[in-house]
Parts: sequence; structure tokens; C-alpha cells
Amino acid sequence: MLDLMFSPEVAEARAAKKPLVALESTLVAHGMPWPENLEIARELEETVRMGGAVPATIAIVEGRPWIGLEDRTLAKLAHDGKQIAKAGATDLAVHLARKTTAATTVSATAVLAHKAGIRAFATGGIGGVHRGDTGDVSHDLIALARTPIAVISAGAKAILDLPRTAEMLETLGVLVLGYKTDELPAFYTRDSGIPVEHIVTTPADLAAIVRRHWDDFDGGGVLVANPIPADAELDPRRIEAAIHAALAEAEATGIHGKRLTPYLLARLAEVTSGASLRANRALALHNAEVGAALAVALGT
Ligand code: PSU
Ligand code: MN
Repeated sequence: MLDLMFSPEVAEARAAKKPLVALESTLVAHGMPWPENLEIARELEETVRMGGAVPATIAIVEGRPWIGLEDRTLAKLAHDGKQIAKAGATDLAVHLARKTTAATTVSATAVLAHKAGIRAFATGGIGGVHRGDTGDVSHDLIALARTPIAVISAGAKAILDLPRTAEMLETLGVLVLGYKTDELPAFYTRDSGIPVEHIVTTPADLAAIVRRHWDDFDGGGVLVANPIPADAELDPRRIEAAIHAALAEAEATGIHGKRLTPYLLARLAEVTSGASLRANRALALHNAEVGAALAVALGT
């Protein structure tokens, strides 16, 4: 049987049946630079607490799947950053059997959070279909399709092919709900031009839909598409130009596979003098806020 480890804060929340929000650790270890990553990881947790829920940052530490991390463990993951393995859902068994440490991506975090009975999960932006014809499609999409959890995300990351990512979400049967938006957000910017059919405007409405999806239809993952706050949005043309440059560099340097997304995010932060990181922080905090509101509305 899978032996989950719970931090004291999460263990207490479970005993008291307080609402929990899962947070992932790849965004911290691989998606943002030290030391801002630790500050932001702590702010994400604090935002969930301010929203009336309890944060559960998830990672594998020496082979143990932790639901909720003590601050010193969070600090170590943030500090060690890209030296730590990046685990997708498929890699979990390897780390457990070999007692290794890994940051968990959206796919791995969703699976572990679901095992822990958590139904709301906030991230920055999910993975998706990469641009070009490399065939690189994030496992996040299939894991999300299979796992009954609501992932609050600022759309999919702008480094991706968003129209193809949206089509793939539909093919896989991931229910996409626009949170106060009728367009799929484009991570650093609010709009992608890709319409979202179902618009949700309150946590109660959101909770009612996801409950029906899971309880009545055995539905899988729900993507709650929550745009970056307007005052934190980047200029669409400038960020697109920066993405083009970063993608060209990645190709010239031969970066692909699991290293691609972290490489692109790091290059974007450099090219934009930190503007992309500030936007990433703002959108992730906003997702944590909505995650807490959903968890409270669900009462779990
Ligand atoms: N959101 C962010 N920053 C990130 C990620 C999400 O704001 O770094 C991470 C998530 O862990 C997601 C991963 O699962 O990027 C996608 O990686 P890949 O494209 O290699 O599947
Ligand atoms: Mn990939």
C-alpha cells in the first residue's frame, strides 16, 4: 500500500477536516530561480492559508511521498533546484523504490494529491503540446484526463502551442472551465483568442460543477483556467518575441525532453530582466487564491 507522509500542518487539517489545496514542487525547483523560488513557494502557501484553506506542497523526499512539506524541506528543494530530479506521474514508482528525491510536476502532484483525497490543486501553468513537430506533449495532459482533481492554472504555458493544447484537452476529455473568462488564458497574458465554452464566476458554481463531474459521471481532471491579473499581464508582442528567441536558442543548444520547459522559463526570465518571473509569481498566487476558494466551497 502506498504510504503517504503528511506534514504536521496537513495531518492536523485532515484530522479536523479542513479544506486542503495541493501545490507542486517542480514549479519551485525547476521553474523559478533561487532564491525567488523559495519566497514564492512560501507566498503560495500563505495565500492558501489567507483563503481559509491549508496548503499541501507535494514532493518525494528520499523515496517518501510527502503531502505538505516542512519549511526546511521546502527550502532545501528550492535551494537544490535543478539538481533534483523532475518527476512526472510515470516516474513516481522509480523514486519510491530507489528512495530518491524528486520535485513533482503537475502530473505527479495530481496523482499524489488524489491519493491523499485532495480535490483542489493550484499551479502556475500546466504543460501541453510543445510548438513545432517534435512530438513533445506533456504527460500533464493525460494524467489530468485520468485523475479526478481540479487544477487551477493560468491556461497552459505560453511557450507551448496553445491551439493544439486546447484541442488535445478536448480529445482527452478534460473539462475546461474559464474562471471569469471566455478565453483560454495564455499564461503571461489574459487572452489567447481560443474560446472556452463554460464560464464560471463563483467558487460555489465551480464546486457544484466539479462535484457533479466526479460524483455523477466518474469524471477525471478539470482544468480551471484562471487568467493572470490584468495589472500583472505582460505585453503580448514582447513576450512572444522573447519566447521565439528562447525557443531558437533551445533548438540550437539541443535542449529537449524534461529540460526544455525549465530551460525556456529560465531564458525568458533572463531576456525579460525578470518580468516573466514577476508575471509567473502573480499568476501562480492568483491560482492559489482561487484554489483556496474552491477547496473552501467543496468543504474538503
Ligand atoms: N507552472 C509554472 N512553472 C512551472 C510548471 C508549471 O508556472 O515550471 C511546471 C509544472 O510542474 C508542469 C511542468 O507540470 O512545468 C511541465 O513540464 P513538461 O513541459 O516538461 O511536461
Ligand atoms: Mn515534455
